Amino acid sequence: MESNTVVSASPTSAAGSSVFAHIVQAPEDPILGVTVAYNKDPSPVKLNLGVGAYRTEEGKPLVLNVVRQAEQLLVNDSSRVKEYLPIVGLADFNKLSAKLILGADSPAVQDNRVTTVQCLSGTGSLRVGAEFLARHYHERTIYIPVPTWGNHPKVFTLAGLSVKSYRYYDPTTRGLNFQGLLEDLQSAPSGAIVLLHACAHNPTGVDPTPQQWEQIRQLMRSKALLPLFDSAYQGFASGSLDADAQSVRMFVADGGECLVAQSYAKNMGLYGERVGALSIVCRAADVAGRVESQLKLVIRPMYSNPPIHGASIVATILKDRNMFHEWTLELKAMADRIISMRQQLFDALRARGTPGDWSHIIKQIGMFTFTGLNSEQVTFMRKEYHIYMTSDGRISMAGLSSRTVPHLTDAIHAAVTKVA
Ligand code: KET
Repeated sequence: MESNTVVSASPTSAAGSSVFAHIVQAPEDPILGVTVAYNKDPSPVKLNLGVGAYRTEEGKPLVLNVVRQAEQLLVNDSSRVKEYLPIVGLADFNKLSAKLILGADSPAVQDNRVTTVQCLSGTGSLRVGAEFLARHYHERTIYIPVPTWGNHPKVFTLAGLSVKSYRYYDPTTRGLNFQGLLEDLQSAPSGAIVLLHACAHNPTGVDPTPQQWEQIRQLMRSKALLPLFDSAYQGFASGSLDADAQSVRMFVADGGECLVAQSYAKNMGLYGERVGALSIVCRAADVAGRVESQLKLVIRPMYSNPPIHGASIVATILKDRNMFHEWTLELKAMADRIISMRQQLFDALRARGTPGDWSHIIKQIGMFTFTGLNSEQVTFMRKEYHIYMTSDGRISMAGLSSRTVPHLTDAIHAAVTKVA
């Protein structure tokens, strides 16, 4: 055929109308779309409190010193190559990640009954875990708290699970609806999967107490409900990696099975490196081995194998005693700055005489404050004050600084006094 042969107009030729012409514009993501809108705003006073990403007092993204150090070591090591990782990722990273969440002396790790695979951050770990469950687990229903991270229902539905909910937050008390939670889990079908936020529940900032966790554990074990932990904020809630892992460790200590999706986005500030891990804690080592063989079949056609750089940073830090220690200090500093932002915002609203009880700002845990502002008030604050947050009234405390507290206080004051 001649290269300049005239092709008659057809749907895929330049002359035809697009085969995609019918496609409708999709809405922006409810969380990541907030950043898109923020970026378009030319105002010099604009403030992004939407996405959960840590900022310094100067409002800048932070790369941890220990991460820079690890990257330097990696770059200087000329023996390092860019070969493909195995389907399950970097072996050291996987082992160290399991120890980080389950504890260095975890019997489950020592008995080799945990399989851990490196995945694309927390989201990817949840997706791989959910795909595995949809394929191999007998009960395809997953219960998620109300409210929860907005991506949860989408990830689980697309993986092939059927999503149901359990009561979690009580807007009147701005606390845990513990009775509702227990009732809903009690009436879930035996064997159902239950999504639990390991700590620093997103968006509410409300976590069960250790005693409540123990009751949840007993109920779930008695009904054979399968826990799937989402651990996106280990160390970010209390400042202690071990304290923030207690909920997970409680469920592993009883010898039962569970899944854990870990993210290093927030606690190591590795957001864009997409580094995380999925661990499946099994009853016995032979089961864990077979589970891992099936996880490989889930991963291979999805993205083949995970990227090497982020996992190498994490492994470098976790395996070196001094770097690990430095990481814990930097992590604690981030957690402390967020806690101090809570206090400053609370004090400022009180000093301002803003109507309402704002004590939930200092009671809530983790990166977010679930303010109780409604979507009209959120819209008002965006329009009049150029302050960006998710429409459910969640603000990322990590995006706030001493310098911007007064502006946010003015905006909240105006919103609650002018917009019903
Ligand atoms: N789980 C929870 C509870 C969570 O808040 C996030 C991210 C993730 C998992 C996934 O994070 P990853 O980057 O895949 O490791 N939450 C923030 C960012 C986002 O929505 O993607 C947020 O809520 O702002």
